[in-house]
Amino acid sequence: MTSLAGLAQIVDEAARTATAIPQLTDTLPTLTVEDAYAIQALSVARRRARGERRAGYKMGLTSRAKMQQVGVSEVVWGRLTDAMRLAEGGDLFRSRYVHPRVEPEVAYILAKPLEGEVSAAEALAAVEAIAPALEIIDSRYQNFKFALPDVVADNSSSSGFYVGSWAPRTTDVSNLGIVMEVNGRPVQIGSTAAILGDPIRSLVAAARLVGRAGERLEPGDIVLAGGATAAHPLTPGLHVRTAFQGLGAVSFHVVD
Ligand code: 0L1
Ligand code: MG
Repeated sequence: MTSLAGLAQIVDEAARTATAIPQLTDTLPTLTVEDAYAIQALSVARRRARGERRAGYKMGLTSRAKMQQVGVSEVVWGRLTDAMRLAEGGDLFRSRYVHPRVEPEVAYILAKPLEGEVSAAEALAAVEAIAPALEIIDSRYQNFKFALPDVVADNSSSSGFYVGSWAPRTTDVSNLGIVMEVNGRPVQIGSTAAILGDPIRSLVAAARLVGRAGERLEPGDIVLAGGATAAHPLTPGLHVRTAFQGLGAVSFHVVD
């Protein structure tokens, strides 16, 4: 059987070269979710070896809309690096991705470490600030189709993120209206409440799940709480602007 390091190389190279690959589980149907998180860690270690720096974590599949869109019904997580952070209001180069999609999220930045089983109040006490965010997801698998171990190994489709203006951690983001517009036309309408009922629950889950992997959320880490709506496919020529009620807007252009 191909080693976990060999599989990490496959998913990392697919992301680096924007090349679609078959699902790992096509040839390895017994691959476990535990194996998949080990592959993810090894593939992100390859990025770090190329000079990328830790930026935090992303939570994925934290809303019903997202679970239904991809046919997987478990919360997943992935690792963020500084190279994934994109300049708000700038260009997204379509050619750097296999089949990118965008989804509205809430971002937390931490002032204190957070690990293991924590309450929502303890999680919020560790937060420095909260911001509207957009995540660019890009499954490296052909046709954006995968089973749970595939998507976890592929760093839970992490590929980019935009963060808007930071607001105080006391800002109530439990139920904010969201409108995602593409070229001025609304394509997704939702609420931050779709993220596990309240995005802070996603931060609680991040502390627990990341802790299980022997890591902890560190001061300065950004945590993306997960998509509040289904994700929208991106093609050159699109201008995406997403407004978060009372929290501001985040936008970017898609170019070749
Ligand atoms: O951020 C997400 O919710 C994505 C998790 C992986 C599934 C997908 O690529 O849509
Ligand atoms: Mg997401």
